[in-house]
Amino acid sequence: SQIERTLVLLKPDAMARGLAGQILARFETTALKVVGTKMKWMDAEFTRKHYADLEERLGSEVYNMTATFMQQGPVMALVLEGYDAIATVRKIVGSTYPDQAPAGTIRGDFSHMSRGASVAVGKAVANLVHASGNREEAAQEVDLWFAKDELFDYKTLAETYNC
Ligand code: YYY
Repeated sequence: SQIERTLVLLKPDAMARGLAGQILARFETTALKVVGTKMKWMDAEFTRKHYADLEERLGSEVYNMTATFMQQGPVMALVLEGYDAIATVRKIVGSTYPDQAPAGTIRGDFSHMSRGASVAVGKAVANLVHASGNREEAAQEVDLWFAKDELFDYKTLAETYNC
């Protein structure tokens, strides 16, 4: 177990639905510390950088749907820090498809109406949150989204009192 930083995006559907506070609360409850945050309206070029391997991994159809979806409105980017932050955040977020994400996860609880949205209907899965998949991705994504002076070191009460 080791302290890591990971990138989270509250996608345009999360912002449009006013879920930022509730989603952020779940991360805070799980002892993840916000060390950076900003809003951004992604453009085509930045989306390409963020999802650099998605087209290769899942094909151009999925890439194009996802890119269109991500540019529908602004996103809130977060860098979260904590013990095993990368895996912990993925666990709290739940699996890619909302109908496969267990109740209690962000996607499982809040994105049921996206159940039918898939390649079949030509739309990206509106699954509310992006979270870095592994250590390499986390390092790349934090670096892409945040300058060094936009990330902050401070102690939470839990760290101060070891509780
Ligand atoms: O890491 P995660 O977001 O859970 O899934 P990825 O496989 O990286 O896919 C990124 C993004 O693409 C996913 O969150 C929704 C969209 N997507 C889709 O709309 N339909 C698919 N069949 C696969 C992915």
